Amino acid sequence: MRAPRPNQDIDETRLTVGEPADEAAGAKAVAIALKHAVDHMGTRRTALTLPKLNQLDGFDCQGCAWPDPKHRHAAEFCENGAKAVAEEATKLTVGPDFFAKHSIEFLAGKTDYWLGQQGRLTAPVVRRPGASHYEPITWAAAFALIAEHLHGLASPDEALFYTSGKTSNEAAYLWQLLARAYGTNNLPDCSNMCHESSGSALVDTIGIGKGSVSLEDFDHAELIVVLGQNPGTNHPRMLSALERAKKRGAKIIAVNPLREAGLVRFKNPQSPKGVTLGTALADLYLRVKVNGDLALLQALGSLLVDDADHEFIAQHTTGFAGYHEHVKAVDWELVHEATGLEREVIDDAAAMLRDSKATIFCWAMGITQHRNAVATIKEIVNLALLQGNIGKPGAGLCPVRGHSNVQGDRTMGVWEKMPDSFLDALQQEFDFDPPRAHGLDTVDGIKALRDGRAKVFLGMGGNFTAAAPDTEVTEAAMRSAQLTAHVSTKLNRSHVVPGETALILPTLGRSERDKTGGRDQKVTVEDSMSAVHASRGPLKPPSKDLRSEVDIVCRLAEALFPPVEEPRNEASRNQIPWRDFRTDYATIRQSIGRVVPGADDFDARATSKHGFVLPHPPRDSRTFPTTVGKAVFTASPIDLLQVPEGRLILQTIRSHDQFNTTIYGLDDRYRGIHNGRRVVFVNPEDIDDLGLRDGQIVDLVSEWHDHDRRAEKFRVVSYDQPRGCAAAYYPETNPLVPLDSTALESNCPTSKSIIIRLEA
Ligand SMILES: Nc1nc2c(c(=O)[nH]1)N[C@H]1C(S)=C(S)[C@@H](COP(=O)(O)OP(=O)(O)OC[C@H]3O[C@@H](n4cnc5c(=O)[nH]c(N)nc54)[C@H](O)[C@@H]3O)O[C@H]1N2
Ligand SMILES: Nc1nc2c(c(=O)[nH]1)N[C@H]1C(S)=C(S)[C@@H](COP(=O)(O)OP(=O)(O)OC[C@H]3O[C@@H](n4cnc5c(=O)[nH]c(N)nc54)[C@H](O)[C@@H]3O)O[C@H]1N2
Ligand SMILES: [Mo]
Repeated sequence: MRAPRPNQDIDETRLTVGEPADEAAGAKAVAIALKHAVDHMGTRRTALTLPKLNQLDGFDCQGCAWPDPKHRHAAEFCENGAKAVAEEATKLTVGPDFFAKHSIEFLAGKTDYWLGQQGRLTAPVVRRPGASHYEPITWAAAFALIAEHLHGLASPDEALFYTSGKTSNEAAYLWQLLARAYGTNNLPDCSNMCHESSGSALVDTIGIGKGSVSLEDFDHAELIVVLGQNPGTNHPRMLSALERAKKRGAKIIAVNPLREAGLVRFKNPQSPKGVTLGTALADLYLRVKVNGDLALLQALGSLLVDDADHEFIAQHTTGFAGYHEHVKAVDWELVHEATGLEREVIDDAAAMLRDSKATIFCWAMGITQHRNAVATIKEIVNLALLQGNIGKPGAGLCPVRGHSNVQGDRTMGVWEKMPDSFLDALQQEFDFDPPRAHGLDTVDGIKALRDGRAKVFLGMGGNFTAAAPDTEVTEAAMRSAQLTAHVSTKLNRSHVVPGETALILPTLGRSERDKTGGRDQKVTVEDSMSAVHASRGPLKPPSKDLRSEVDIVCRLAEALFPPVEEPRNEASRNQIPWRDFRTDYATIRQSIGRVVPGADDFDARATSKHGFVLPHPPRDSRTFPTTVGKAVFTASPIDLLQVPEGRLILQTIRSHDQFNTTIYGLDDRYRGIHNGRRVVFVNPEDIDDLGLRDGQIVDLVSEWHDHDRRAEKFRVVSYDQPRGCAAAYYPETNPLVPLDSTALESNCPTSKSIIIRLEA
């Protein structure tokens, strides 16, 4: 019934390359989803989980942050959501015997695919200084060990508290509280590598770092622009929204260097008709060069600026005159050089924008992970403001988030730069002085570890070591830590690159029943469109020795700040009611309601049948809480990425069979890749010009001013895309991303624009 424990790692010689697909989903997706689920979970667990996925009485999908419709379908999940559930709910387990058998050195030689496929972690383990293996440890000893290390630091700022975006609101709220009560704002998170650029750009221009649309807006939009996003793989349920919009007569523009199947045509696996017909999606597909979006958007602005919505602009915005002057002077030769697009198709796109009275702009990592990402997103905002496409039905800005609760984690205070108003509220609620100096983000956190300024790394979920840029630097930084401790569901690369002392703390997954404190607990999450709702898993956990994330944070806090007897002790942080929090999660939500802006009465509203939507002033009332009280037009120079002769711009992407560093399988079927991952997609003419041939094995060498970085043995795959561009999968390509190569303002690694050469 179930998949055998894979003892074979990836054998790249078995890789095959076929034709890319020209449509996504369809009946095949359902078959694959079910096969994958049954292989990993068995029929009983499949029947217990999939029908509960994204349902009102069920649990939130661990996959992406795409919202749930009000009227849910009986099968409200996609192929990749089913894979995410199966990955977590597998019946295979990794216990102390596994760690006794396999040395850390042996495990470090395995890929993240192999590590993840071994099964669920079942008991806490420790690696003592100098030891070759992890060995069992009790929870109490593990918490005491972390507390001992934290107490021993010269300053709380020598510790890092990382968060990945699967963490529930409750756990995230307590995690940031723990870090701040301990005395640091060092709260790096996966957002720092993801939508940080969106947050930076949106806060500056519209006053709030979140998207302004709701799912219903897709039923009213006349035009939907999808930039730098591959929804067929990464947000498959978005295709249903696009399909509905198309059937209503809306138009779609896709902006992407690759012709992604999911943007071309969709066969809805949930509709019997869709099985045979399918719906064409993009009406216009702009095959922009990697990093060309800023120039493209300015060119569009210059074509639309004379037909602007002057009433909206006068009433709600500032900076229009400067923007007008700037885009009028756009250099069309530079636009052509940056985008690779002919003037004609840009005119077509402008005409579609001009004709639309309600446009939604969606974007993801193809936009956020560049040096000029913040400027590019501000340019998207300019276009939206120009036509008054914000704060009205069917229109707005839609940064499509990645992890299922990454937006909620930020709302809960997981950010190294939370504003003073939030810290004031924390102070008021808990009667201690939260630190005010900004903390370290992901990239700066790695530098601090590297330079010995940080010594303890605590990870609430995620796979920091594999997800972060500059693998060699990051791994050395992690190994130099005094202590690394990861709260995880499954084994990953971060565990096998340990600090001097290292802990793996196994936790419950979202698909599992949480009986912490002897009662049925639930948690809450926020989707990409600010809707908050509850989640409760149906499955029995894989081991009795697992603790919930909430429980782990509280018990660590209790070890760190021993409770004091007499009230009003000067160390008031010792009076935070951690014990109440872990006994009844409702008490956490009540506290959230008092501290988080817009979350009043959080417990009742978040756990109500349909949940609630957090306030968003631009969306709700066309008010813009920026420093000037209006939405802000900006003018940014087009900074052309300089690519020396014979070099390519590499973007690093996800295959169809992975969730970030979790590799579900070895196929990327929409792009025609099977049984392997080490491929580099290159335009056939570039292959010729570089004197290479399709199928050849090459090293990817990234050129950066300090030194070259190398990732070995990738197979060249001839693939339709603009000249000068290349693509390969992440995390295998993370050794190529220089730590210092980050987006201006947001400090997000430039994972989508790495200058490389190919060496035979
Ligand atoms: N199944 C699955 N779902 C996921 C994830 C997963 O790994 N697997 N990851 C989750 C997370 S954390 C995130 S952040 C999202 C990521 O969702 P996406 O952003 O869709 O993920 P990527 O694979 O990075 O795809 C980037 C897309 O941008 C395009 N692109 C690259 N460079 C440029 C450029 O310069 N300009 C333009 N216009 N396009 C460009 C690429 O061709 C590709 O289509 O998905 C989330 N959902
Ligand atoms: N080159 C390159 N690098 C990138 C990107 C890119 O496009 N290109 N994308 C970036 C982006 S967008 C992101 S979001 C980051 C992702 O960075 P992370 O969020 O750190 O990485 P993930 O791979 O999602 O983390 C997977 C691990 O999370 C743990 N886990 C899973 N579920 C749970 C749970 O419920 N609780 C707990 N505690 N742990 C759990 C499992 O142990 C699993 O191994 O990577 C970034 N890195
Ligand atoms: Mo992400």
